[in-house]
Amino acid sequence: MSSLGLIPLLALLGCAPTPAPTPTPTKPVGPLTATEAAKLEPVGDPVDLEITSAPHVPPPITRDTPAKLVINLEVKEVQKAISDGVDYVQWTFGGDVPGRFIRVRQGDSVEFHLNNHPDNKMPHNIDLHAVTGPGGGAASSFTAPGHSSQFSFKALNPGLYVYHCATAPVGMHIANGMYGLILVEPPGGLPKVDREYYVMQGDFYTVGKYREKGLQPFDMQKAIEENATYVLFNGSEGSLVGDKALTAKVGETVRLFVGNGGPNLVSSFHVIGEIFDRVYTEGGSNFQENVQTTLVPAGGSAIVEFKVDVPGTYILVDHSIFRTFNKGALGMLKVEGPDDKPVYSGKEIDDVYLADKAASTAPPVPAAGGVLSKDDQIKAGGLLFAGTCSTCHQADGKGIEGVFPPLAGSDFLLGDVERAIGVVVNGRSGPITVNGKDYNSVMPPMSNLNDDEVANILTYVTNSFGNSGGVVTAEQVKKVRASTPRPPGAAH
Ligand code: HEC
Ligand SMILES: [Cu+2]
Repeated sequence: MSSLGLIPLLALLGCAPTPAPTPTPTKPVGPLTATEAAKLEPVGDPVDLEITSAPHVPPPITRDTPAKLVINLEVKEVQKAISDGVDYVQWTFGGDVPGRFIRVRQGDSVEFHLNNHPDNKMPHNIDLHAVTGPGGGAASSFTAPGHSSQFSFKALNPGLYVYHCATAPVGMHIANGMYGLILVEPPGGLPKVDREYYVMQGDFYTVGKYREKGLQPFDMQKAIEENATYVLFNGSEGSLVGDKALTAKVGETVRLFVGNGGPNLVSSFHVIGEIFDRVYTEGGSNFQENVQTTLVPAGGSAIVEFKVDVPGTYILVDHSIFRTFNKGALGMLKVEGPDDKPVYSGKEIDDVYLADKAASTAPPVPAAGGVLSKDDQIKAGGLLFAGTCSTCHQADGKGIEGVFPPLAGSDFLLGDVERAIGVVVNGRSGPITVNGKDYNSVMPPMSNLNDDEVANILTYVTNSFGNSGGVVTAEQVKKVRASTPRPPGAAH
């Protein structure tokens, strides 16, 4: 596979195997090493980069020098139809799922602004797999609603990369649609084609069954079990069907930038009636030829290219085929033009297929009897707090004014511990006053935590940040859980 990929690359570089003297290229063409790219300096004034919503991609880059690019990406939490009559609150990079397509050149310097719309309820950040650095930018881009973060990076490696939100609970942010693609073109670009499109798969988990009408909440338990209710291309069923189908003309070459946001499922990406002439597997630099179905990992990508020879409707599917017919993973490419009977002569039937626990230290182990001492509960709770609660309430428990209420010195928390258990287990929304300040937002149920974990976290919280309290027991949590109804979508 790599040798196949190297032939055109060597040709591009002017390294033909003949001993004839090769002319010195006037501009760099073909991929550079990351070390070479790191040395490039931007030429010219900063440029505001155009980013596009799917299925569109920005035009190929014609610059032959690296540039400084400014990207503004706005996070919006929006209610959208994911199927006919089925609404869902999607968390988006730019207003749609998948997020805006970003196209840069290897060696470009990017100044990235992540803007979290003031109407949003959740904090968000961004991890771009194209970024070399801690968290792919996540560590520098944590942004509360109504705030904006800036960080900069240089695009060192060419390829097609996924970006996604990495704010806890990470799985939930991705499941709600927080992913997109960034293409880093090698100098000289990709080979010229006639059409380029952006298709990204994702799995969705709703409380109601497939196509059950109404506004559907996220179902944490189904997500944990990887039991997807919907598997969708470009964020909704029918996003690439009918007059929204992709189009091409006979004789043209089509390139699809294919991504998979997951959060859980890998895609067996296939186009019914076509053979991929080339697949840049996993979005990397080398291509494989003559491929029927390509595997696109969760958090991964592929670039597929094919020439369309005969007219008709070609169906984009996940060939894990129940997902296509029973979960929504179906798109269309409509090709117009004259028949080519020798290539395909049958009768053409259109529409035939329309039918965080990231604890870095091991938690304390209970002594005989299965019960932790208060100190050990605080220790275990502290580890969990760091991966679960601190995203919003902050590591120092002071919260963020107007957005996330404080746990440090909180009269609400310390006044009634059983009520606080209820908040953690079942979530809370609507107006609340903490230490005389008003808040009105949403805390999702932390229903992925078991009784012991909730007890430990609350023991930690009520004995940290200057708070002093007693012990919260798993028995107390169990009682609250049993006496309050499980909110829709909460884990069991
Ligand atoms: C995604 C953000 C988010 C996460 C994560 C989160 N909370 Fe909250 N929390 C909130 C918001 C927002 C409110 C206020 C809700 C409202 O407006 O009704 C709140 C309210 C509370 C309250 C009651 C008000 C107060 O300040 O005393 C407690 C107690 C609390 N959270 C504890 C926790 C604990 C413990 C965890 C971790 C297990 C946690 N929260 C995780 C956002 C979050
Ligand atoms: Cu997010």
